[in-house]
Amino acid sequence: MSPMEFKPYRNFCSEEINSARDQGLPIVALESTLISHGLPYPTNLETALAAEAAVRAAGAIPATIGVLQGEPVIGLNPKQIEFFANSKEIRKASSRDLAWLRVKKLDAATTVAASCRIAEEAHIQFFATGGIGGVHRSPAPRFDISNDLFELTRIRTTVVCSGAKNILDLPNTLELLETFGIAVIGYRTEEFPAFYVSSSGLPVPFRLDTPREIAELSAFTQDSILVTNPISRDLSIEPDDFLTWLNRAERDAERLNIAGSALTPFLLKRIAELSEGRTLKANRGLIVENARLAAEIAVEHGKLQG
Ligand code: PSU
Ligand code: MN
Repeated sequence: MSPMEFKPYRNFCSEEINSARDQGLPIVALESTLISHGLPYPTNLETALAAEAAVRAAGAIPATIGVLQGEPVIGLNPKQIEFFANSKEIRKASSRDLAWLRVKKLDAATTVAASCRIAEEAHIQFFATGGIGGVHRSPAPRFDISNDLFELTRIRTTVVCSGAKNILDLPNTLELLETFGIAVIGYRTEEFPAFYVSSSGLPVPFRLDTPREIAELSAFTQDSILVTNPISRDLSIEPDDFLTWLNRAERDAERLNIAGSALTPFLLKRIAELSEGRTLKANRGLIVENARLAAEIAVEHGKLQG
């Protein structure tokens, strides 16, 4: 095959994922940026494996996604996941980076946007993460809106998350989701979850209480939907504590002039330090819970298809 040919995404799926696709089994895609840039080693490895285990326990097949030597891998094996968890200096790739990475044959962890794009090419419709990117708060060093929001308008994926990361401007993130026509579903809640904090006080447009209803909704639309699942009460961080840490982390980011794709990883890391690990525990917990819910929805969706 000529190296310039557009390789069908099937070639990038692991054997397990290709055989699951052939059998029509429910599959849940997971991303690798949270492994390489969202959590420190070894919590990141343990979290990634626990998320996969939660998907399996709910009756679906996990497909963790990343880029190795320029090629997307859909269904990383545990050794490859360990590489993403352990390697320093690995790139963080958004959707626009994917072709460039192919040209340069480089490794990269993929964000929600890039992972969903790859999953969509492989016809995987269900996806889980911790919190999607959104509109950054000002004064971030500069105007910054995550590619995650825009990418959702180009594909058709059901993304399960705990809202947007509360390092962000949540009211404006919700406004932009409305502008982009993305239905935001509160899972068993009427309020938009705020990542480490179970609620933001902001209303979500739609509430659904069962994986079955969410599966029906995703069967009834041609658009991406954002399913927001609040962190469990016992792991939720007090909003006042969180704001104190966030304000300090933002001041540090400004002082160090950290911007662009480095901003989200920097803030998460700094807040983990300031909270003495409490936000790490929360982040791990919500990622696993979201993986489980995405699997439950994928299983119900499979039943609807007959
Ligand atoms: N969820 C987490 N931790 C993370 C992320 C999500 O619990 O680190 C990552 C996702 O990969 C998401 C990215 O796409 O943060 C957003 O980065 P940015 O704001 O630069 O678009
Ligand atoms: Mn950004």
